Amino acid sequence: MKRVFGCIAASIAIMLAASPAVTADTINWDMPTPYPDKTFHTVNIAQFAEDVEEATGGRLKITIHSAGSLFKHPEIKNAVRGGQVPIGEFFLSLISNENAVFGADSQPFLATNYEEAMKLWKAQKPIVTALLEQQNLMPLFSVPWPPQGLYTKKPIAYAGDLSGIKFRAYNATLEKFADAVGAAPTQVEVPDIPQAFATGRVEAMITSPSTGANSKAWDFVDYFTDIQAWVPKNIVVVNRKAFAALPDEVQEAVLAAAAAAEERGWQMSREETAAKIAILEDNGMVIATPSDQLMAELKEIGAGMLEEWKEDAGEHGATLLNTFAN
Ligand code: PCA
Repeated sequence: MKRVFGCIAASIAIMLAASPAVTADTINWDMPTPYPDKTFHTVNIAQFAEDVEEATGGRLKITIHSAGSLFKHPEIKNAVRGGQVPIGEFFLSLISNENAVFGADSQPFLATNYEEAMKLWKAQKPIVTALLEQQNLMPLFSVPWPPQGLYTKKPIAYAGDLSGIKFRAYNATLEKFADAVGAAPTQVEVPDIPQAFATGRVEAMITSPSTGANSKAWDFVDYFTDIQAWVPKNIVVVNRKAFAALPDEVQEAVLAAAAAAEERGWQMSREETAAKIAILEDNGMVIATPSDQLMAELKEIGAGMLEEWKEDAGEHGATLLNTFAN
């Protein structure tokens, strides 16, 4: 009997050693994210969580709740702010209604490639950090989507071809853009895209090759027009109180894993662009180079929107654009 107990005790000891997640001082963090598991952002976050767990010897375990399963996308920021969850991811420009600076990366044709997007993030980051601090939030890392392109059923030669089309939007800026070309925008979250097209709620969209390929866009549209209109970002934020409550060495491990995640994420994003356009093409979609006329018309709309944005964004916006331009 004694030997049996000894044996059980020994195996429990081994189990504890092998799975640090069950020790008493493990901190468990739930992390809501908006996009499905195979999205490169989610893959990058899974790696971040793994890095944190490993670097802390299992003291901090982050469980990811993807695709809006724990909190719906529009609720994630406030859930972290209110401390319902300590950490979360969201689409940064989704909160541009709070301050226009959050929406800088979704301004049409302001920053359209990775170099410009990085410059814009550098200009945006100190302001975003200060604004989020007022909400008890701290950015950990931010990663861009590939440049945004146009998905339609028919070829689009000029902006007028979009007139009257039911258009999927993902933030207020895209809604304005769609309005400006005479389309009819409707907000649809990524996990709901296939259904929205299947039921005819929407007929066209602007998004990345990633989201198009992951949504199997070829099932409902035939043309991808590579307008490379902007390079919007996701951001991962942490509740400042939850972060401050971590032991120093765990805080350091989180910050180091976050820096690595930002660098890796930008690289993953760059690699996604060509890879996912190839998948669209392999599945029968026409990859179209936009006509000069279409680009000129869309850029003109973008220029008008930037003027409005400058007014909304005030001094912060002026500082941002000034840093971005230099
Ligand atoms: N995918 C997300 C945001 C931008 C992107 O490329 C979406 O379509 O909602």
